[in-house]
Amino acid sequence: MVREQAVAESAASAEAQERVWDAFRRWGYLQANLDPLGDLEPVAMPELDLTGPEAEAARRVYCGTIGAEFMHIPDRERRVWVQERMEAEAPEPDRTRILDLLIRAEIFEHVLQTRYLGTKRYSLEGEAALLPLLDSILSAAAEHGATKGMLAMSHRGRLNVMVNIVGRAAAELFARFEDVDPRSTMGSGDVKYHMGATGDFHAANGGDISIHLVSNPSHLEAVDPVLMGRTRAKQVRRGETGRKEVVAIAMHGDAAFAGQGVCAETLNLCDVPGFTVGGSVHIIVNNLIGFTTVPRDSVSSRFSSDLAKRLDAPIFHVNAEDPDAVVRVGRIALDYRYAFGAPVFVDLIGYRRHGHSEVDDPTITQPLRYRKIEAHPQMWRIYAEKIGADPEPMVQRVRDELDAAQKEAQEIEKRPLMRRLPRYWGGFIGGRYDASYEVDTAAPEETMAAIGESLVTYPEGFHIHAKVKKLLEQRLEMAQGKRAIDFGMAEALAFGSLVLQGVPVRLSGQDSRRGTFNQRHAALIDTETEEEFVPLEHMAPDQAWCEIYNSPLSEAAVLGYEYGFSRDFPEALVLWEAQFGDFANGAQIIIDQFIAASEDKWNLLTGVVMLLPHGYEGQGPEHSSARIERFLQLAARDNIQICQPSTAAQYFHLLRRQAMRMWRKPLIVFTPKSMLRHPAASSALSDFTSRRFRTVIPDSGDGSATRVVLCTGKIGHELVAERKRRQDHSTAIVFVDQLYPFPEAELTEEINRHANAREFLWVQEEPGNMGAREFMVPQLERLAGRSVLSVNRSESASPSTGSSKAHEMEQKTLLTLAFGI
Ligand SMILES: Cc1ncc(C[n+]2csc(CCOP(=O)(O)OP(=O)(O)O)c2C)c(N)n1
Repeated sequence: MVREQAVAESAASAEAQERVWDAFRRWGYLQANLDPLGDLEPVAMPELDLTGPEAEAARRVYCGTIGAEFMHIPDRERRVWVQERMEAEAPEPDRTRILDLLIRAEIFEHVLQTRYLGTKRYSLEGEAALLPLLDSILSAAAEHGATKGMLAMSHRGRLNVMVNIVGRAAAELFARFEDVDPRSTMGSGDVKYHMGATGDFHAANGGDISIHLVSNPSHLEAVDPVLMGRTRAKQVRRGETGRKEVVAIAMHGDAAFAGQGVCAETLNLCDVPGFTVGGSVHIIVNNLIGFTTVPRDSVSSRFSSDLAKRLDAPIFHVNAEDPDAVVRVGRIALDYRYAFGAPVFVDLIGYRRHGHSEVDDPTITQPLRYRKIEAHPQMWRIYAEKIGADPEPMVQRVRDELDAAQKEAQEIEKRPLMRRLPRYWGGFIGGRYDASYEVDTAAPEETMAAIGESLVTYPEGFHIHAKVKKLLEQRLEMAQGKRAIDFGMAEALAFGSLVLQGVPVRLSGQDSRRGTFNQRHAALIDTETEEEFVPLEHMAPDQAWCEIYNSPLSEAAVLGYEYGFSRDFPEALVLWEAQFGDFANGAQIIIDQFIAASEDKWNLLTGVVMLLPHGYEGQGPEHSSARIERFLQLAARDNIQICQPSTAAQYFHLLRRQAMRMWRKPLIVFTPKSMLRHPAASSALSDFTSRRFRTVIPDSGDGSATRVVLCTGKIGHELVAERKRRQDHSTAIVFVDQLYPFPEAELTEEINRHANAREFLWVQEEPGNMGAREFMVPQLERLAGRSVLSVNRSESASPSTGSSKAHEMEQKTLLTLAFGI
């Protein structure tokens, strides 16, 4: 009886203890000591008003300088994992190494400050613990077998990280401050705190990890998806061990992480099959300020990291002024990444010693906080005192090293800094276009027939949807030359022929596997089991891989990701497809800051392809225009290619040309919607087995036309039909399938062929302030040596009318005007 009672009592007390621990595991982070300046006050939590030794023990673990947020994770195994690590004895850190890094972080900033007074460097002071944190993470990664760390970060502390973690020579950086060699090949077109950097990190266990810090624009957080795409590409290169070997580490500002939507879009990619990188490590370098804005005005919740709670990921808040705790958290974070192949977050809470940049006075907007900061000792001084070390010899050594680096910087122009591009970029070039880059893109008839056969072949017993079966039968006939080939088949033939040639293909976009317009059917779906079969993956045993993914409903992150992937897989054809071209403006930052400008700014190439459905079909303001005008405005010095293939065969050759040439340039393709299956835009098999991509499709007449209409895309086919209806024999219709680089020679030839014409016209469906008009007309006038009229919709604020009747009337008017009424 007594024994039973004792057992019951002890069970009850174990349960009570567990409840105490549970309360702290759940809520302890809200009362943790996280802010070195004490401005982040503990939250009153009645659940934690507990006393007794058990409560004290739990409080020590969960309300110290680490606040672990993990009880929102549904997976019990992950929760228990974090709990065990938190409740275990903290391992002894290498305090000398930590002190050395803290000193390096701050002295580096001091030297820049005194030497280059008045220049922006975005100091890391107040968050110096970022260096020991990265050191801990990368050292742990090395132990787990990582050989490559992919890092992304914005301005704050970037120069510091470049030198002290990435391992770039300080002299190199000083040279940029001194502007010793303005033509330095580090990339001549950007400010120094946006430059990428490659180097080697020396891990605590003696191993080396090669590090790449991704080049990024000022647009905060836009680099996040690029980092993930690049990481994935490097992982795919390494095959099965890729996820172990390559680890992504993204650093974020607290204001930016909370505010920029691309963060949410990027996090949402983390566990999606076509996009996962096996867990990324995220660090919020949280100085509790964004420029002049305090957290109250920039975050709707207590922590800027709250966005991360949407994932099954732990968030470790840590007080930056307890470097031992910071280092411990780094280790736990990395171990978690490797244990679960899942993302993990560290919220490093410190402060910002100076203004937003060093030329900005923060006492105007935060006088009280900055009075505190001014009186607050540097992190290395606090740490040295805490561990009883004399920091002076280390400080002197670091100063001496930096002094020597400054001297060396003066010499640097004599040995130019070469950017180390990975070997796989060896066969590709950028720069200006040259006709000698063109290659033969035709495929022999037998190959086409064989590809066609594989495309319509699926396993025995596979239950195929009746509509898809019909489509496959038609495709077989197309490949056999019995039926004109439409755009969907042309694309499949391009992909199929490329993978057979050893060129991998990766395409992603919303609903891209089936195709928004039911045109692709890359994956066949068993009607009984929903099992999927992708014929393009089963072409031949030695083929290259072909991956076609439905992406999350995002533009910015997914396009950024594919741009990133293309950066590290130049030999693959990498494509992103917008659901409708209109939606690509959701990714405008990626287009402007990366795709159009990365060669100019950073000397970094990409062959990424954007497929943008475009065309006026009465579907309203948001399903008509991929904004041709915007891409044309971005075009300069052959930085991008802008094409609108008017036939299926043109599309086939365009895609193959993009993959097969050594010239690596982004390709913007305006793809059809209603023209996808239109007989006028379909092509004969012979157009695939001969010919190349033609930038201009000349009129089929003999040059005697009196009116020459130049156009691009769908309207051209409508003009041809209208000409036929009118039995008009005096109008030539010329398709411009490549708008940029401007096909000067081809257009000159066609214009000269019609030297006797009375009139030259540019005709487009888009309103006058949109489309290619403003780009084309002046150039055509230059070539024709006379004025060129244009026919277009009236100028308009929105791309198109919402009324399909109005659309039809407008379209009719365009055709009427094009034929001179
Ligand atoms: C998309 C975007 N909007 C605005 C800016 C201008 N800007 C540069 S830094 C900054 C503050 C960033 O604060 P935070 O993310 O907390 O990083 P911190 O500078 O404090 O390290 C702002 C608003 C920018 N660079 N990018």
